[in-house]
Amino acid sequence: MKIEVFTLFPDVMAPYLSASILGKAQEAGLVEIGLHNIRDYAPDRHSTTDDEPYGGGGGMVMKPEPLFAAVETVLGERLGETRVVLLTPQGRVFKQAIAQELASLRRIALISGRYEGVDERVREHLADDEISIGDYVLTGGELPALVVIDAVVRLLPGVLGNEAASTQDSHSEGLLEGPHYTRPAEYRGWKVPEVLRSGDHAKIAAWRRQQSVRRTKERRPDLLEQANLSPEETEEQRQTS
Ligand code: JEK
Repeated sequence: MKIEVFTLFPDVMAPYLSASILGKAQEAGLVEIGLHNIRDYAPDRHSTTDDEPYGGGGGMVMKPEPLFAAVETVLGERLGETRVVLLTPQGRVFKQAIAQELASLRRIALISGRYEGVDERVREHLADDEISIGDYVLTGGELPALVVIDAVVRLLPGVLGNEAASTQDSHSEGLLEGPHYTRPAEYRGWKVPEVLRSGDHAKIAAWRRQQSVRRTKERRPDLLEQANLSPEETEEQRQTS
């Protein structure tokens, strides 16, 4: 997969992208991530990327010319084969299903804005898709782009050591995960649940599933509507409410 990122702060994004699993995925050739400074494509002598909003009001707006020039120059004839995603508070809210959708594509481009956002013509005539990572206000699209890249790249075949790990994620199942424990078996008097030390794998799987369903019911009842519960689970979930 190829990911092209357009930002005014490539230096802020680079260290995160070269660290850990994302760095290894690139070294292994499983994904190529290109970082492009929008400022390099500003046509004027001062490399201006923002300007005052028409109609007045506070703040500044990102000019369309540097953005179109950056995306069109870098993508060239591949523009038509690339999903161009604008990160914006007005986008569809990012979910695991969207990460899966993007992970299935050969090429994506991510546009990270700053200031009060981008000129509307960028949305209308350059972006194919608009994504928000959640209902809170950030100072720009860089963290959202990193969030999207992280969620997408770990889904690519070969990126996680365990090929199956990503499909077993609780979020793909539509449930929250239950508790995890590691050694020691007792810490400050707090014991690891006996069932996990029993060695009975069927019993452990059933316990974990039950913990997942209970925790989801308690913390994210909205998720439970979408989840695939067995009739027995639906019944116990109803009884304990
Ligand atoms: C991209 C610039 C900063 C800050 C105005 C908008 C309602 C008015 C833009 N989930 C997400 N949160 N924030 C972003 C995001 C923020 C960005 C840009 C993404 C480019 N900014 C900014 C304030 C406003 N307010 C909300 C009240 C606009 C994002 C994503 N993805």
